[in-house]
Amino acid sequence: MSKGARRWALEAERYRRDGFLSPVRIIGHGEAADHRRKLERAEAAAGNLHYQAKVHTILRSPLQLATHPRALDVVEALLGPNILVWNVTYIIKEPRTPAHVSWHQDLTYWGLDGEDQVSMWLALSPANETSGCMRLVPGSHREGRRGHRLTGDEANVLFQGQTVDGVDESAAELCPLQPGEASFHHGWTLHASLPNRSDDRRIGLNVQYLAPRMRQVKHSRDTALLARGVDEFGHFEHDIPATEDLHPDALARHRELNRLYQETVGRGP
Ligand SMILES: O=C(O)CCC(=O)C(=O)O
Repeated sequence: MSKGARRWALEAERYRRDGFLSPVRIIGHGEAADHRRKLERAEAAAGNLHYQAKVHTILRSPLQLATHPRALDVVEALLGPNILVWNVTYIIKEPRTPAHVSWHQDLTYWGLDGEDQVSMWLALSPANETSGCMRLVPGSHREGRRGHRLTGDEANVLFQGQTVDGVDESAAELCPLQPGEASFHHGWTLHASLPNRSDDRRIGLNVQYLAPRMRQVKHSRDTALLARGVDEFGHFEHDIPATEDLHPDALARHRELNRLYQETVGRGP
């Protein structure tokens, strides 16, 4: 284990107990504001980027954040030295809109065959009770898979509106984050978020990390980027990281990647 990752050993214990870790500062306020400006410049040029898959293949800012050494140190302490970035996506709730995320577990619909996975949610604007930060149920990752109902709710950010009924919300913890802070959660941890009632955009960058032994079983094709260590398994085709912003070749590849992702995650249980 690297020296950077060894510093997170105590927090890793807490993660194994609770199924999440928060808040973890990854970058400073000024840097977070700079990354937000870069996102908003890209939106002005390319249109809506909310919930587009694999944005690290078309933009350098999300690539830098997803592969930030501090983020990878935390992930290494949780997953081990070999780390794939599977997906990077902005989750944006516009001010005073009904967009929300229902109670769900990530690993129920990603088509991955194991649980060597962790998600980082990095705030690029204040995420708090008013703006609809995440709520998570501590320890729920240890209770395994829960039944999900597909709702088709238009205001639900999740493609299929998948929802776990009967969650004891009194057990949930609110997970407020300042810009530049992140939470890390396990794919079986029950989580949700309410609408943004603030006057600012609530912007998160969601990065999904895997250990290379994981395998996609819901689709014959899937891709990932090796971020640290080695991939001795070769279960994923290789994503090409962005070397400039919105290059036409990268955008053409990205359309296909986004289609593949939606075919995998956007359908079936
Ligand atoms: O952005 C949100 O409010 C929810 C995020 C989420 O469901 C996730 O990161 O898995």
